[in-house]
Amino acid sequence: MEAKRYINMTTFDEIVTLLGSEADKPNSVSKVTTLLLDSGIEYEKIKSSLKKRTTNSLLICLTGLPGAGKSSILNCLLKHKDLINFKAAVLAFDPSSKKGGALLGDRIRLTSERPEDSLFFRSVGHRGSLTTLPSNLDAIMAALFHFGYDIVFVETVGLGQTQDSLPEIFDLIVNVQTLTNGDEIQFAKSGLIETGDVIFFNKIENGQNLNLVNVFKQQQMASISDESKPAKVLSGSALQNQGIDDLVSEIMALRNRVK
Ligand SMILES: Nc1nc2c(ncn2[C@@H]2O[C@H](COP(=O)(O)OP(=O)(O)OP(=O)(O)O)[C@@H](O)[C@H]2O)c(=O)[nH]1
Ligand SMILES: [Mg+2]
Repeated sequence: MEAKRYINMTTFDEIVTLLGSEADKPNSVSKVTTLLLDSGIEYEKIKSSLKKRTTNSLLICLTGLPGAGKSSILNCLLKHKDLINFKAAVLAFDPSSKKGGALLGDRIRLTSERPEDSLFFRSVGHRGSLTTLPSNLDAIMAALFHFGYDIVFVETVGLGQTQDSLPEIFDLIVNVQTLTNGDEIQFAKSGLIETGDVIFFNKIENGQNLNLVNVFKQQQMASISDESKPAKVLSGSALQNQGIDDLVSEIMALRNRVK
């Protein structure tokens, strides 16, 4: 009878069973993530099987221009002394074709000093749409928190991403951008000013192009309306591990807040 029931298990039953089993956690996390991504089963359906998120847990989105350095920044964050003791999960939406360079997963494996079971990493192909995240992202996130991850990062593909297309579930949205000469005239029309809680200008090695960051800040101040809160503007270099402390400070400031 039991065996028959198992064979006939629906995806939903399988997810609920895995959520209930503490044994072999990394395997269960991985399976539940896959099943949720493939089935699109919604949060409301699995809600009663989930442990409540702790108030200290964090959900962070890294978005921004393709190639701006989202994965590189994430790699720096995962190794940062203030975050290394958190159990971290990463869901990275990667375009299926990469023009050279390693995927974040490879990079983490190569460089991470984290203990093995303190990181869950999943790279997700874009599945037809370059810009949209799965409609059941909240269910996937809740499942990761259920399995005891303290901090979950989502890296979006970033093409044409605007604040409007990002779900409201994130505690912090970090918009990663780069600057080249001539960009200053583009800022106001690009929609960049409105996207994200933090705008991180990456690839600013040793302060070069800081003048452009200041131009951006001035334009931001000039265009912001009274009600809206301007994004915090940071700059640095993932390559040189510069400015990462400032970003970690923004993340840490969110801890212990009342949900
Ligand atoms: N000079 C410089 N190069 C960087 C920096 N951060 C990342 N890069 C390089 O920029 C390229 C893209 O970096 P990624 O971290 O893969 O960027 P991404 O935004 O995750 O890219 P996609 O996921 O493909 O959109 C790589 O060749 C990195 O080595 C930086 O701070 N300075
Ligand atoms: Mg990336």
